[in-house]
Amino acid sequence: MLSRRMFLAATAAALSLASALAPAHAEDTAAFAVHDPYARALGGAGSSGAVFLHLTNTGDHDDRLIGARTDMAAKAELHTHAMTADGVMQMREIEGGVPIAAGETHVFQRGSDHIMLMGLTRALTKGETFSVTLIFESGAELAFDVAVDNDRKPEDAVMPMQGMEGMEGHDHSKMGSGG
Ligand SMILES: [Cu+2]
Repeated sequence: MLSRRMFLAATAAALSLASALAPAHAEDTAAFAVHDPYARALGGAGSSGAVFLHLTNTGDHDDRLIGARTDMAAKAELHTHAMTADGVMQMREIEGGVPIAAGETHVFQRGSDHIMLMGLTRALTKGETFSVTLIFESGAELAFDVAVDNDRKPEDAVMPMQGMEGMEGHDHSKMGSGG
């Protein structure tokens, strides 16, 4: 009798779980979460800006960020920084988009990947917010509000290259005696 009750309870739990999950699969919204988004503008109208964020795939399917759009710029592109043969860091468009596996977080940050805003429709002043829509390979889209913070320091930035910049950031304890 006890085991039968347990079986029924387990069955009921499974059924309620299944019904709870069903609507999520039917929706066409992206199963992604945005954390700590902010934007910087490099000048006034017509100039460029960039959006930074942490993007987490909260769903159970791998997906790929393939683009973005906003009313605040003529064009939005997925960009990254890469070292040229001459040793100069340059921005370039990310070809093929950014794959983000289920459960994974991709960080768009200073000196690394970012959403480039080209041809700002007007100057972006600190404190104002505007909407950005992310476009995924699955066809899903995700709109979020991003706040302008031109003064934000890149203290969290992790350079994509190994080397001195990265070492400095993690070795404060030895800086005092080194001269
Ligand atoms: Cu860029």
